[in-house]
Amino acid sequence: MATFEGTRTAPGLRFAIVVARFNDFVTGRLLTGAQDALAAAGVAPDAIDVVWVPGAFEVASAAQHVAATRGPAAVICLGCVIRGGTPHFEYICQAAAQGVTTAALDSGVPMAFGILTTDSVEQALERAAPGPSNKGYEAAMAAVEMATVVAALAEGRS
Ligand code: INI
Repeated sequence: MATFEGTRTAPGLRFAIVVARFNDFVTGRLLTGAQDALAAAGVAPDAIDVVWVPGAFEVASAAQHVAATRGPAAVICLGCVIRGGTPHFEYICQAAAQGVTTAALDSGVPMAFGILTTDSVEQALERAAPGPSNKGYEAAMAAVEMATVVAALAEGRS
């Protein structure tokens, strides 16, 4: 039996973070959380590309482009959609989630979903507070684990 598992450190691997500018008072905090997680995982700052896009709807498209052009081991997708902030909340959330899923499967590059979909500003700020429960931090740690488990599979290293 072979068992494959990722790790919580990824020195030497490159990562990309795609972050939506819409609700940047929240997404800026998710970005800080993601950068903190990558630093904790031993990823060098110059091994991280940060790509800003207008809103959550555009995240998947940019994630697919950055995966194709910058050679990241994984992409961290960040955004914040607040119900009431948009009458088409469900459409944007659905497009973002489906888009990131498709981009990851089509590109073969793991993508972590750190796009908040909340009922209120308060809920969004709670999930973007500093520390390991920050959803940007969580998404970046998921990206590190996926990047390293994919590398282990590629190398047949269990
Ligand atoms: N984009 C978000 O990231 N969050 C939102 O809450 C939001 N609202 O409320 O509308 C939002 N809209 C913009 C959307 O993501 C696209 O940028 C826009 O539709 C242009 O394609």
